[in-house]
Amino acid sequence: MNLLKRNCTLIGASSQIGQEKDGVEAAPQWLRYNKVFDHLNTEFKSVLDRGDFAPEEIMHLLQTEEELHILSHYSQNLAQKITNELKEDNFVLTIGGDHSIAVGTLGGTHNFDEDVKLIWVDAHADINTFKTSPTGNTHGMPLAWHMHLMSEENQKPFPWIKKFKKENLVYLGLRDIDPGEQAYLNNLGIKYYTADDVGIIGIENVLKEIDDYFKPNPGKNVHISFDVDGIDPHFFPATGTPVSGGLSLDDGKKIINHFCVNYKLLALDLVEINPALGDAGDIQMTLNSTRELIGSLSEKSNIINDKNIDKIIDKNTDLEVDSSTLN
Ligand SMILES: [Mn+2]
Repeated sequence: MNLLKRNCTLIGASSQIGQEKDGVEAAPQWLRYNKVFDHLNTEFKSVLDRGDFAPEEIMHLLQTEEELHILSHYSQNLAQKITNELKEDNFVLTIGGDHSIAVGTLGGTHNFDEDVKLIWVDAHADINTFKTSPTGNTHGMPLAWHMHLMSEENQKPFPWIKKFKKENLVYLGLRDIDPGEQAYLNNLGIKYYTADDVGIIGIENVLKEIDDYFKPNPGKNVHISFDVDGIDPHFFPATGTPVSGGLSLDDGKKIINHFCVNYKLLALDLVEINPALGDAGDIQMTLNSTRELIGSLSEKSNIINDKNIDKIIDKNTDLEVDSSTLN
């Protein structure tokens, strides 16, 4: 709410340390080059581009090359940057990078408001521990650290992470949940909607249910951590771990727009865009879809319907031209 009174801070979290495919760290620069962020100038007071922040920048501060220490220090730094922006009342758009950057982004919003609501859009639940993960890739684990589910040994390098309340999290778009993750979701009673659930119930009804679940009041803070693989790979083919049967692009836009209009959106992460994957058509489709998602960062509600109205107006204009030609 009141986006026009707030600045939009843009941070490129150009990290690939949570998974093995090169290219995901280049997404922020690629999107800047393709002018995907330009429209934000009309939605916010101004756009403050803080540039890219890569894990390499903190390596020299460390005595060790141990992976979890690198992840922890990088994330703590990213969290601090985000908290500082939020204290200035700036909205923070963080472009990944892989989803391990959410160790830091959620740290940043959670430090600012310990009751922040979290919407996690993803095909995957990203709540694996090293014990339950089939791959050992940390981009599938950020929520396990934030929920304090890791073993003592693996939680220990992250002493700065405060435990996130499970009732403040809602997942959207899940469809590839590992067995260990399913057990956590069931045992903790975390609210989630699979992509099929959203298809059956409809995104508008799902968003209404989430409103009831969060019992919103003005000023309620929300963080959306948006993995583009939550959306169907038809729209986002250039991503590292695509899963068929995802949310529609319109669903994704409605999710972002809903929290822009009805809540105070503190932060949006857009992660797992990998411009090095797929053919030219895949990359163009991914670029277009990213532009659409960022375009839904707007205080205008019903962005989808607005577009339909535009189409109707265009048609009418065409008709007028046609009739004048007849005359
Ligand atoms: Mn993810």
